[in-house]
Amino acid sequence: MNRVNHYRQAVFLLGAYNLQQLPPDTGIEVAFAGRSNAGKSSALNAISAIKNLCRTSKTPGRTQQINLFGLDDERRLADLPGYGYAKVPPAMKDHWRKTLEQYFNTRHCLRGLVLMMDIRHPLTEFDRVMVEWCRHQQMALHILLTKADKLGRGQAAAALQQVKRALADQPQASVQLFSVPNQQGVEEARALLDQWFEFPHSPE
Ligand SMILES: Nc1nc2c(ncn2[C@@H]2O[C@H](COP(=O)(O)OP(=O)(O)OP(=O)(O)O)[C@@H](O)[C@H]2O)c(=O)[nH]1
Ligand SMILES: [Mg+2]
Repeated sequence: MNRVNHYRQAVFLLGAYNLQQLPPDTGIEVAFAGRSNAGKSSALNAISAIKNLCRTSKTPGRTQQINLFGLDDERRLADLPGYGYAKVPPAMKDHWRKTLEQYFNTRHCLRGLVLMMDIRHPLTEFDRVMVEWCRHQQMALHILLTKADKLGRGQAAAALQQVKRALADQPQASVQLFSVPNQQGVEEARALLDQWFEFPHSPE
């Protein structure tokens, strides 16, 4: 399977600190969320195949704004600030808790949520809040179990099954393995995003 990579068109639009700074609520937006250090920025770089689209870091909590990337006039990716990082000052945490809650509850163009979880510790408390919110809103959800290269095949398969079971009551939710160094799951993630963004099928 050799598809067109629509995400190669991604260009950085802006970094928003509050919702007023976001572009108009039109078209289709897909948000990337997850615990700080889960590998959001790395996943976006791998999916776009643009090496430095997003900054990646060994220091968690680096992305403290909503970074918007445009694919075309009506399609955008949103890299959300990571949650659960202890060293972020309480006032900042509070700001993002409120802002992201408002984003999820009011952003009409939000088509789906890609939730990144480190495969070694999936379904943290915050992850479960996001999964539950998607169930409640019937929002499309796709989970990337990142850093799959850190586990053996058997353990990775077991983690995948565990998360699949947690999503059993959610027909609009799915999960897959993902690894940047192994390029595992990159095509699978693009194929899912293509559906959400309603890109026409065009096998090469
Ligand atoms: N082995 C391995 N390491 C990875 C993978 N994906 C990300 N990493 C590493 O994990 C660390 C965090 O990755 P980032 O992509 O910066 O994580 P993030 O979720 O964007 O983090 P914040 O923006 O700080 O919240 C970096 O050191 C990456 O190199 C992967 O698939 N395999
Ligand atoms: Mg990041």
